[in-house]
Amino acid sequence: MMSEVPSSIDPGAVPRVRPPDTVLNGVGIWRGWLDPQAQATLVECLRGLVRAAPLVTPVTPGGRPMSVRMTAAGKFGWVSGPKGYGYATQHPSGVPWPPIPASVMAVWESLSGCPRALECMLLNWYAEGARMGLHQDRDEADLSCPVVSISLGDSALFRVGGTERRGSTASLWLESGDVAVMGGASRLAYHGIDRVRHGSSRLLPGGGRINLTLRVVT
Ligand SMILES: O=C(O)CCC(=O)C(=O)O
Repeated sequence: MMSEVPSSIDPGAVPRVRPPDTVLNGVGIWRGWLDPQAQATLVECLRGLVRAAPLVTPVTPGGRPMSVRMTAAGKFGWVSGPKGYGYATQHPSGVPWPPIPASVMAVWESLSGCPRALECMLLNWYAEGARMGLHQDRDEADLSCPVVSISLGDSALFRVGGTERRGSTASLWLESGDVAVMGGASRLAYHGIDRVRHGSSRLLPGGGRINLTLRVVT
């Protein structure tokens, strides 16, 4: 509900470069924000990041492995295991999370509308068949800051509802280079990825999808 989102930060405090191309249940979507060259350069950078902080398969507290594999950059990453889930200052192997790439920081500064500094970039890797069930992002302390999401690689069917799990939902295909911003009334919207069209993009040899979500955690 709107009233659940604290209003300590005016979501329009930092002007955005241009309005979104589409709005899906309150989630703004900027189509092709990263052009093909910027996408390829970012993927190269992410390869180095994954070497430093390898992908892991998160396990739900109920003991089920998730189909996406994950890592992170910045001050915090999100980890999940039998003992629970939440933000951690280190990769599960004990190494610090690598720094957030400068081009990702630039996306945050252009599109978040948020004056706070980015603290976390989560990387989700969708190999063939991976998906993400409907969920809310609510492990962050300051819900007045949006979650900004960058899509790279294969097209993904993105579903967004409201703040009730059983409410009605709407979907669209996210393409490589698109950026989605969940803020204000949509900050706590249920959302997920129903499926990915494997091999639909040529960005990643062999197919697959990378999603980066940018967050303020504290
Ligand atoms: O992969 C996506 O586009 C969505 C990712 C997501 O919902 C999340 O990381 O919370």
